[in-house]
Amino acid sequence: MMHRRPLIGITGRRKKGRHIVENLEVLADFNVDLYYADYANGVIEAGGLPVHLPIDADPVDLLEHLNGLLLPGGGDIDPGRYGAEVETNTFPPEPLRDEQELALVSCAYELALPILGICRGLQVINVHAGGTLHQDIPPHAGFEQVATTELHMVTFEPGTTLGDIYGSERSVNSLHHQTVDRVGDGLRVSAQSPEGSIEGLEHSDLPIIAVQWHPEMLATRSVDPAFSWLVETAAERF
Ligand SMILES: [Mn+2]
Repeated sequence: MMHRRPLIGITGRRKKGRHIVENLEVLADFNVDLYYADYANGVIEAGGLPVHLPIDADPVDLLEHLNGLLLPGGGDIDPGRYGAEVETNTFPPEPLRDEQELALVSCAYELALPILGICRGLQVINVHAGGTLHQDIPPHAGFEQVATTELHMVTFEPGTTLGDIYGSERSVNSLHHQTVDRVGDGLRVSAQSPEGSIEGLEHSDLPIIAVQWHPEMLATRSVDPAFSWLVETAAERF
């Protein structure tokens, strides 16, 4: 029986006051950290307590107080992080966020804390492990459609954690224009789209899973097994 709710850290993005519609002009140059609420709601519905992580706080300090980590969607990781030149400028770079999230993953590895990566989060986990990305794959970038639109199927690899929790296949939304190219050290592919794009990764030894689609946006969020896996695995940390 769960006596306390596991604390799940969730990262955000750095903006300025001017990026908030109808904000006071006098606040235009102040920093604002933004967090899409659906990730936190997924954690709450699975029985966890979400904690939005300030981008300026020390990652090691933060993780020592947490039971798990959720890396959400967002813009592109600086290709320099995986030794490549910039080939696309779809999203503005987020160097502070790259720095924070890669440091959090390093710390979570050391503590063997559970991590759920979603979209950009999957890519951060792969790049942290020494993997690389394809920088622009338009068929997966359903940016002009309703975010819940299920664009393609994914097939899960039997015997993996994602296969165990999701079953053999499901249809998913697709709001990413980058995909995994070379898989990082210690990671294995656990879900793929029909044409062979990598849609799920997990670590072979550590409690780390990641999906390329957005379960937090789907109508099935409250029963999505990825959020349950994260909260239940984090609860084992007590
Ligand atoms: Mn996709």
